[in-house]
Order: sequence, then structure tokens, then C-alpha cells
Amino acid sequence: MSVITTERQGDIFVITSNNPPVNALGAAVRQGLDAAMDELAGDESLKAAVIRCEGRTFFAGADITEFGKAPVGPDLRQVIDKIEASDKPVVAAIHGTALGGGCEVALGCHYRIAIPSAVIGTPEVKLGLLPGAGGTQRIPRLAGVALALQMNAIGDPIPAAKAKEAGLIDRLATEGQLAEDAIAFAREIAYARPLPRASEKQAKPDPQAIEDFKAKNARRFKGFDAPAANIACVEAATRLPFEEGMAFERQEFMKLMMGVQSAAQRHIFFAERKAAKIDDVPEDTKLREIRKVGVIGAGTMGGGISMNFLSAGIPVTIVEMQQDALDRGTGVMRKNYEGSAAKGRIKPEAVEKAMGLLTPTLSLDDLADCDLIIEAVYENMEVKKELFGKLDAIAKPGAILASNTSYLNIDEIASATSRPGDVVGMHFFSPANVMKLLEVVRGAKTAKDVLATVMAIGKRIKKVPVVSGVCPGFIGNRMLSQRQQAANAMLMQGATPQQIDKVHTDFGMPMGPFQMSDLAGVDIGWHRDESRIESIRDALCAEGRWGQKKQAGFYDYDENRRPSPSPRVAEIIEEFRAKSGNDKRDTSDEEIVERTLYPMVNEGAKILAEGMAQRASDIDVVWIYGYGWPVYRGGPMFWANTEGLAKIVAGLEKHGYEVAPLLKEKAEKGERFA
Ligand code: 3H9
Repeated sequence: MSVITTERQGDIFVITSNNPPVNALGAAVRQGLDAAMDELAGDESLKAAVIRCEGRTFFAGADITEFGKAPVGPDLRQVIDKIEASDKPVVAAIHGTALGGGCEVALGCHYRIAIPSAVIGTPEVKLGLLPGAGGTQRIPRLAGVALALQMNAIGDPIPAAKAKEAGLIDRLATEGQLAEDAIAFAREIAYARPLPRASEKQAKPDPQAIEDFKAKNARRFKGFDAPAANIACVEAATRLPFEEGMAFERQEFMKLMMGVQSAAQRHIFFAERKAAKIDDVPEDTKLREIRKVGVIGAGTMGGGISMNFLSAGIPVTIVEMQQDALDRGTGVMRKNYEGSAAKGRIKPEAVEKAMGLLTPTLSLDDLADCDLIIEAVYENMEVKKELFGKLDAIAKPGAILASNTSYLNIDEIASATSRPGDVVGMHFFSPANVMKLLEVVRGAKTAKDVLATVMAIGKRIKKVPVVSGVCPGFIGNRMLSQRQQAANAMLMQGATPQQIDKVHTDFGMPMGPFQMSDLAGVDIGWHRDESRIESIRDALCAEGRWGQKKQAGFYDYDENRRPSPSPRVAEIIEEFRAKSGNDKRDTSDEEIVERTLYPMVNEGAKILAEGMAQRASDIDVVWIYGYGWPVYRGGPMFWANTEGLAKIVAGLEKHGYEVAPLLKEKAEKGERFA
């Protein structure tokens, strides 16, 4: 069956797209729309048309899988031009998500009707692009510069009601009755003339709005190419006639499309979705039902983990050993929710709604009715094994038993139970209520339906789940430790923490290795013996320089947690360097990249070869969502491709690293990580 079908409802021509899953505007859809517009024009008996979609959404955009391939006509802009040029009115009937090219098709129509649950937007900027089929020119003409900037350069969609207020939608339809309402609307306006065309309107210049917008979002846009191009196009819409504005939009679109940033961002779009799939777990695996979750430990991690479920409307029982720790933990959760409400991120009533789903308790026995139990206690194998032994006796049959460990062996933890198939790792990243990554650690005996369920629940609590095999540090921390070791070693040749950190923040990371240590706590994993000073870290810890929480770590901090280089740390580093017998020498920024980032790629290749990650793109997703690797560089493995694998191998060899066989092989064959 054709993806575009047409039918006549009296004198109204109803054009329907049926291109699952999201009605992307691929070649067949464009051809079908183009042909339908010809039919509308050629048939005297037809007075108006409705464009609508079957399935879960109105067109969700251009078909991203076509990008980078040879173009197949007609071009989306030509189709939209033809719709707008029609001398019979065309109504877009919108449900679901009218995004990108889908939004642009709607704006090319003369009228738009949407159900209240629909959203409309131009998220191209999130793919390193801009709306390339008139979105930057029509939105400012219909809704003004301020909203156009917001929609195009930030990329978040807006609800139908707001779109109506702004002039992007003409009418709201009744939920469940869109087709009927759209046809009735088309009948109503069938003879209205002149036809409203967005391209014929004027966009009012608003230089102040543009300046304010740039200033407000400078930090957010740092490093990205696409936001500035989006802004320039919106500005052009206020200055140039429509045709010239369209030409400018095209030119800027093509520049972005050919660039490495958009390739990286599109890679991550698909990588994120691919990560949800587990090669040997069928998509139709029957899931276990998760109605109630138990969390053990009300510290920073346990509290953050619990908030994810509460926010998704899933009741949580949280267990602590002492009443004061329990009160403190739940108090912090409440404070976090209240903070979000004060900032307008959640509705005020959401605070009580979430906290009302929380049952604090001091008894593990209260977890007996939980479908999923997540342990977030002290990182100690004996402690965890004892706990899992107890859970084995308490949890109901079929309950999933998860550990939030960041490096311990899940198989050994599972061996403390009589049901290792029900045991899995769920490694959240701090702050657990904010960071999107969820490493799902698959034990040797973890059942497939347990994995499938945990992946699904991960998505439900708005995380990006990625599967990792059992190895120390799993995917993320295993690579991180390579970076940290190299950074520490460079201190011993005279590089400073601030120099090393700056190379990382210039690269686009939110912070460098030493800033990260200070944030996480320099004392994490420290032996706590002040007389045993074997490393710079030991020396810092012995002096109470535990990081931001003590206002002193690798940096000194003022009361607002603003860092400054520490003369004392410089002394400590110098003492260790002198003792080590290393000569002091200059370290170039290039060397810092080669010695901190290349070893991460090397470790990534080992992780891949060992099957600890399913695919290179999963590693990229881990680093984007767990550690803030800049999305415009596509994650470490994608970045390695752009850097050139042969160059990476040469750099590793230069600095005395043993190169992973997989990396070496790919470099020699001129291949890339897929
Ligand atoms: C654009 O429009 C450029 C124009 O301005 C200019 C042209 C000249 N193409 O996310 P889901 C696939 S750029 C191809 O899991 P959800 C997706 O990969 C585009 N495929 O579902 C997945 O495949 P699989 C601007 C697409 O319900 C499946 O659909 N538009 C596209 O959580 C389901 O997706 C956007 O950036 C696409 N455009 O969310 C919108 N979109 O099942 C991008 C999705 O094999 N899309 N797929 O893994 C989205 O934001 C979400 O998919 C959406 C649904 C909200 C629509």
C-alpha cells in the first residue's frame, strides 16, 4: 500500500500519510504529497484539502536516515512550496509530535488545527542542524522573533495551546475527533480568500530580543555551531524578502549538514536508540511488571535513585539503618523537589504527589512486596553479599534484585542468592535524579526478561540505559580510570591540575579530571590512614583536602565554591615530582589530549573486543550521558574516527602505551568504529 492515500469527503480532499513509526518525510511520502497536490489542483470538484497522518504522530520530521545519501526528489521545500502555492486551502490536522520538517509542512499549509495533546517544534538544532524547509523563515513571520529563536535555537517543542496563542495554530480540535474537526474546518474556510500564506507575512525586526537571547544562552551554546546558525537565519527573516531568506537558510543548512558536529549529533540520536536494543534479547520479550520499587540506602545515591521512580509515579519504599539517616535522606529529597518547584521546573503540587508515594522504613522486611529492589549501600563486597543473602529470603519470587555498585562484580553479588537470574546491576550516575545514563550490568546468569524489564523501566524513568558486561568499573569508570591515571602521571612531569583541566573544558567537557575529583570527593576509595602517604592523593587526603565539600582539594574554593589554583597543592606536587626523580618539563595541550583521551579510546577498544559493550556507539552514549562528553564530538569512539585511528595508534605508541589489538587492526585496515 502507498504511504500516502487520498479520499474524498464530498468536496474535501483528505490526504493521509501512513509511514510508521513516526511518519518521517521520506522520499515516498514526499512523492505522495506532491502527487496529491497535483490531483487537488486538477480536480474542479475539490474545494479544499486536509493533510493528516495515521499512527502515533503527525510527520515527526525529515527522514534522518536519508541524510548524507544521494537526494531523491522531490525536495521537501518544493513539496511545501507547492502546498502553500495551492489556490485551494489546505489544512494540516496535527496530533502527536509535529517536528522539524513535519512542523514545516504544517506551516506551509494555509491553516492548522491540532488536538490539545499535540506538540509542535523544530528540534533540528539537537541534531546539529536548523529547520531547512522554511522553519526559520516562516516561524518568525507567524509568531515573532522571540518565539522563533526559542523554538529553533533551543529546539524544545511547544504544546498546541501555546502554539495557538502564538499564532502558529489556528484552532484546537477535540481529542479523539481530529479528522472530523479538520474536515469541518476545511469546509468552513473552503471559500475564504485571500488564503493566508506565512511566506507573504512580514517578520518584525527585534535586535534586542536577539541580543538578549544570545546573552542568556551563551553558556548553553558554548562549542556548538548550530545555535548561532539558527539565530542568524531568524535574524535574516526580519531583514530579507522570503525568497532570499530561504536561500540564506539553505546555505546555512548545507554548511551544518556537511559539518562534523551534525554528523556527531545524528550519530548520537541513533546510538541512543540502538543502545536500548540487546542483540540476543528479543524485542517482544515479556516484561516483569514493576508496580513498586524498594531502595536500600537513603544517602545521596539512594535518594536520587528513589526520586527517579517517584517522579514517574512509581511508589518507592526506602530503607535505612538509623532513623536520623532516614530522616536526613528523605529531607534532602523533599528539599530537592521543592527547589525544582521554586525554579518552575515542576508544578508545586508535584512535590507532595511525589513525596506521597514514598514509604520510609528501617526494616528490610518491608521490601517483601517490591517488584524491583535497588541496593545503594557502601561499596564493599562483603556488605553487599550479606545484604543480597537477606534480600533472597525477603523478596517475593520474581522480584528483580539490583545493585547500584559502580565497580564490584555482579556475578559474585548474585552468588549470595539462590536466584542469580534475578540479579542485575543498575549503575546510576551522580546526581542520580539528574544524570541520564543508566549502566545496566548484565551478569553471567541475569535472565533475559530481567534485562528487558530493566531497560524498559530505565526508559520509563527517562534514563538512557546502556548494557555493560561485568568488568571492573564497567564501561564508563573503566575508561575514566585510564584518563585519571594519565592525568596523575602528567602532574609528575610538571603539568598543573589547572592546565590539564583546561584542556578538557576547552575540548567541551563540563570539567577536567581534577575538577571532577574535587566534586566527587578526593577521599573516595582512600585508605584513611593519614600516616601512609604514597601518592599526591594520599597527601591531599591526609591534609583534609577532600575536595569541594572541604573547600579544598586539588583547588582552593571560596564560600561560593569558586575554585582557584592552590599554592599548597603545587608544593605537594613538586615534592612528589622531585622525589620521583622525574625531570620537570613543559607539557603541551596536544600531549594532554594524546595522553588522557587516546588511552580512553584504547580502553574502549578493549571493552569492545571483550564484548563488555555491545557496540562502539554504546560506549559513546555512556560518555555523553554519564560524563558530559560534548555531544557535538559524538562520544569517544566517534571522535576517534574523526581524529583518525592511525593517528591515535601513533600517539599511544609515542607515549609508550600498549595498543589494543582491535584498535591497531582497524587502524591498519583503514577502518573506523561502526
Ligand atoms: C528535519 O526535519 C530537517 C528539515 O528541517 C529539513 C529538511 C530539508 N527519521 O524516538 P523513538 C525512528 S530533521 C528517521 O524511539 P518515541 C527512530 O530512530 C528531523 N527515523 O520514539 C526509532 O527507530 P527504531 C527533525 C526516525 O516515541 C523510531 O523512529 N525531527 C525519525 O520515543 C521510534 O523513535 C526530529 O529531530 C526521523 N526523523 O519518540 C524528531 N524520528 O525503532 C526526531 C524517529 O528503529 N524524533 N525515528 O529505533 C524524535 O524526537 C522522536 O523519535 C519522536 C518519537 C518524539 C518523534
